[in-house]
Amino acid sequence: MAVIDRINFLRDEINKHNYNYYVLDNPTVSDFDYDKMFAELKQLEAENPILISPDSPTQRVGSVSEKFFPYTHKHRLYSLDNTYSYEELVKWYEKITKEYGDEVELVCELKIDGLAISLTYENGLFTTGVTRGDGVTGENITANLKTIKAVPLKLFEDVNIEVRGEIYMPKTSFEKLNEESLAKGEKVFANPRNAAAGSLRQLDSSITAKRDLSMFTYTAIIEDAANAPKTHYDSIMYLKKLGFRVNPNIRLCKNIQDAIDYCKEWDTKRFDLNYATDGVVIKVNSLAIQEDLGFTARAPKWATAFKFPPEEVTTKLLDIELNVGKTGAVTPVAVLEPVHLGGSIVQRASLHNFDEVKRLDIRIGDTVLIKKAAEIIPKVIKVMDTKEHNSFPVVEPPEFCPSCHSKLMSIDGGVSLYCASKNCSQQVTAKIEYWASKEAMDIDKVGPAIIQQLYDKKFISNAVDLYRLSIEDFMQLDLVQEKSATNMYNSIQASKNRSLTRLITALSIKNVGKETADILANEFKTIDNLKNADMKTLVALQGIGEKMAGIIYDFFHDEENIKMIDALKSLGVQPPEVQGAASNILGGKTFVLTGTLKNMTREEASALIKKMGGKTSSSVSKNTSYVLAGENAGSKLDKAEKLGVIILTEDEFFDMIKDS
Ligand code: 0OX
Repeated sequence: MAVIDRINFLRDEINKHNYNYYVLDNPTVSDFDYDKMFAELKQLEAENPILISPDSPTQRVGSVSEKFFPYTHKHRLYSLDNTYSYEELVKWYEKITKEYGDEVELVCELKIDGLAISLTYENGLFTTGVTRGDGVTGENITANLKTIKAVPLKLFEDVNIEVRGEIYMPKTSFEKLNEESLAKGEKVFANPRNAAAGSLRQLDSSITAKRDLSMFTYTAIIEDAANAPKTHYDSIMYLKKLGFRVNPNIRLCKNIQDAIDYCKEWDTKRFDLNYATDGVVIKVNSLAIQEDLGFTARAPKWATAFKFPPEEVTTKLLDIELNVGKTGAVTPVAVLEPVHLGGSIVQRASLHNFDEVKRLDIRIGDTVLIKKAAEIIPKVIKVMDTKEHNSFPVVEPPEFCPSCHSKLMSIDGGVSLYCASKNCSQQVTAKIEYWASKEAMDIDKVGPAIIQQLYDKKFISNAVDLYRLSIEDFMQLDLVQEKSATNMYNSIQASKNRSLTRLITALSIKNVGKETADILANEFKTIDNLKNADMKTLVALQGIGEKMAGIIYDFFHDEENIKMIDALKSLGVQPPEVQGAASNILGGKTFVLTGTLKNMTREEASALIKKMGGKTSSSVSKNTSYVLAGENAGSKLDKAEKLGVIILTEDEFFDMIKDS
């Protein structure tokens, strides 16, 4: 047998076994035999490099790239409208049946909680794989996608096709990966989706290759219209025929009631699956009706998602830990017996303050109901009625700081407890952590664990000290080599010229978040002007009440704070002076930004609005002039619609300011 024939035979065999294992979930060969064939193929290709072809199963191994390149999608990837209510589903369906007859066939698919990608095949060969990005432009991650065995390198037919699907990590693989990371002292992923995202975003695709990722496909864009399927269901069957993995639980429904039954069925059955689903996608089956219905600015009118209600579980309260925050606020945190909730393992839940502890009458040993809704940190909803409850001691608010043991103060009408000590170590490290955080000075290479070490080893006792550190200092930390020490040092140096808004935010002045910092930065332009501001000027600022003005004034008249600001300046922490508004075209207008913008980040949009004399706010109210909505805009958009606030697309916004 000629070498080429043997190579082709081995490729076909390996491809067949890969397909059976990774697409059909039905292994047809022992690991030993598979490995033997793979090794032989690799050897033959190494001896005859001219015979290597890009669709060979050996070509799934890694390569290293410098960065991911942007890729403009040939066809936009739209978002999906979604709802938690069956009533809304019926309304959506009725709008369609009004136009297309009493019963319009639907297809129900589980909504896989992974990462949307687009794959292009030319003459049946995989050429390009791209992330969703903002739907218009994504990143070319072909090399990483090639390592995923459920992504076919060669289809069963030589077609030109674009396919969309979802990359995910099976739940069991996610747990295994986290166990291994934990054992190595590395960071763990919060849920399978993050693990899949982290694995796909590797510049070294040999790392992606080691992660167990899979894919379900759900959209086919076929160039050759003559042979194209006429329904969505048939296009899924066609994808299957081409060799793609499609979800086996897809169902053709004759009307919305069938679809609702499907949603109800899977609301409980989903927990038996080895992949995370967060809802059901319901699509009109007829592709002709789909085309006729078309799209809104962000989503198809022919599809909608029913989101499963947030999960609730019960677990045991093991302890109540006290957390000292950056402003000295002492908050209770529930330490729980670990439970699975919403795709991740939960061990902690927020209890907000001691009023909440009293309201819930939560006691150590209690069985509690916890819920994960929109927020990432789960909440304790209630204490379950158990006969043991009364035998557990009532939890009293602490009198002393758990970190420095100084007497706690009760302010804000007694709801919050504060540690007033300036030397409280938990408070100081929380302040430094916040200083370095993404929200403030964005020192991305110096995270909480490094800060704790620097503090424990007495290299730093406040945020200013970060700017006094040398590369050698970092090298004295556990497991820190020269390269990462240099990165840490450089990331601190790079923070010296962050914006004045960031610097004011980083100071952790009580109640002064990013929005207030922004008002102050735009008004005073430099930290010195702010430092010298009198009460009258502060109170006169829109958005800053008397109480807040007092807090700001006191902060900048505290001797230690003055010293700190001077020290920062002498160490080179110097934000560029804020420029005045270039035009006042948006004077008196308040904008709320939501969703992902195409042409700029939200921060850039915010800066632009301010430059034009406008203001930004984080929440929609009747005082909002406009909501600037990008892709995947969520609840803010709904609220704006309810309040009748004008919603602008990015293009409309640019039109509005183009003359200035
Ligand atoms: C999923 C999923 C996502 C078609 C038009 C907008 C969304 N996560 O499982 N998206 C879609 O469909 C597109 N289907 C799915 N099954």
